[in-house]
Amino acid sequence: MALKNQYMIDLLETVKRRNAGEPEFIQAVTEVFESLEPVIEKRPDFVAEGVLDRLVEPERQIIFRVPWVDDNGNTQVNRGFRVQYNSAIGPYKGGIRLHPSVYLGIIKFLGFEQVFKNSLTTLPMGGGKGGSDFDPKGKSDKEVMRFCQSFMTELYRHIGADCDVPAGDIGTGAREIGYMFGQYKRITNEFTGVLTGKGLTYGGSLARKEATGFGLCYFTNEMLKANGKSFEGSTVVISGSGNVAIYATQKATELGAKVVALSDSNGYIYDPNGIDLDCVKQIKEVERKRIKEYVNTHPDATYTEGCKGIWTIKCDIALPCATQNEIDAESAAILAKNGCYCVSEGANMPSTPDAIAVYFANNMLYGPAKAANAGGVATSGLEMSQNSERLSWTFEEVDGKLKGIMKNIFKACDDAAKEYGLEGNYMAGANIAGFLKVAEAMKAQGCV
Ligand code: NDP
Ligand code: 2IT
Repeated sequence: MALKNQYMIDLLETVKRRNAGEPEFIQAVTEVFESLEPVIEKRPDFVAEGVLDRLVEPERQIIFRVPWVDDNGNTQVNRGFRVQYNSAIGPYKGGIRLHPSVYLGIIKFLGFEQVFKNSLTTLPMGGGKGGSDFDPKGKSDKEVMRFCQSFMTELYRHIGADCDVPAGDIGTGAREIGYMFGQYKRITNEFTGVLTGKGLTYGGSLARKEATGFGLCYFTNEMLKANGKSFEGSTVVISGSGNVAIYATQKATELGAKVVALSDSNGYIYDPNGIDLDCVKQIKEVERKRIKEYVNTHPDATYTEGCKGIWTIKCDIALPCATQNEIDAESAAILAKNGCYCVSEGANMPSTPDAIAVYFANNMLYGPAKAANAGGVATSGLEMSQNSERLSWTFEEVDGKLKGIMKNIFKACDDAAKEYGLEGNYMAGANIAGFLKVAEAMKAQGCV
């Protein structure tokens, strides 16, 4: 969908010129601009106040050296990033990604998305993201610890419980958060809720580990219900086999679906009997091994090299939970041809723009990432609240709040889409609803 508003066309050109070489960031901004065109037409005040001009530029971008010593005594050097994207509605909040593909453009796209996602949660959180091109895979626990300590030795001066609160993302789980928290506490001599996703023995929230996957299913369930469908009796394909994929598998199964496939960056497993999640948790969470190990104990299951093939498996509902741009137009067309009627995103920006066009052309239900996967950061917000009041809530209490938040996010997306005559377009709804709160806050606070 091409833009018609000349101001937005010109601004997008500026974004492309200023951020050349960062295709993921340009992709994320373009999608949001296309959704916001009717809002901008209706709200000249946002143009006059330069809201969009300011939104496309992160408030602060920090890049730093992360030197550490490996088990052989050799010096290794990685690059660390923190993009403090927008603080209009609360302290910067967002995860830390540790993956060799990380560069500034990835962190900027994730930070940009986080701004709208956090706004949708209704909690007071601005948007940020961080990370490094460090690869935790194949590293010993001690190497991971030395990396995390070095990373925090620079990061600590830029963050704080009321300033910027990082959390997990790809490659950053409870182990990494623990090492980072320990180092922050040591340097600052303060025990504060400066990170979320912490262990349960030192201020973490019950249900945070499960929250993104569970929240994805709660959101998807609302979207299915509103369209006369349900998880009950459906066949589901989920990509990835990390934190989000595992707990999406658990909740989808609890809601009556049969999850038949999972993947990692090497390949995918297909189990026609439904995934045995205890086995997956043992392989991925305990042993930190590859998903192909699964077939050693499940004779009916198959393993196929390469991750793209997972989208050729016949399913009703697809939940991409691995990484950006993992579904292209070709895969989307195969999903549609096989009768898939719903794609809902656990990962951030897992569908290319061409894939999204295929979903709409085939009248598929499409749950966009910034709404569908907001349960993780929403529960991080609940962890921050618990840390502030120095209390911890029960699993049921946190899970109940998460369910309510995901229901409300679906309603906000649905309502905004309807208000702009785009009924059923939850992507536009999410972008509009997320944007409006941030835009009003930016306008109220003046040109800062
Ligand atoms: P994990 O590190 O726990 O798991 C990531 C999974 O995705 C692994 O199975 C990994 O395979 C696979 N994967 C990662 N990169 C690639 C790649 N380039 N190509 C193919 N597969 C890949 O991360 P999470 O589960 O936490 O994150 C998954 C997605 O969900 C990300 O997009 C993240 O931004 C998003 N997300 C996470 C939230 C959270 O709370 N954790 C909240 C909201 C969104 P392998 O092991 O081979 O690398
Ligand atoms: O993309 C995301 O929303 C996350 N990785 C979770 C961020 C958080 O602060 O919990």
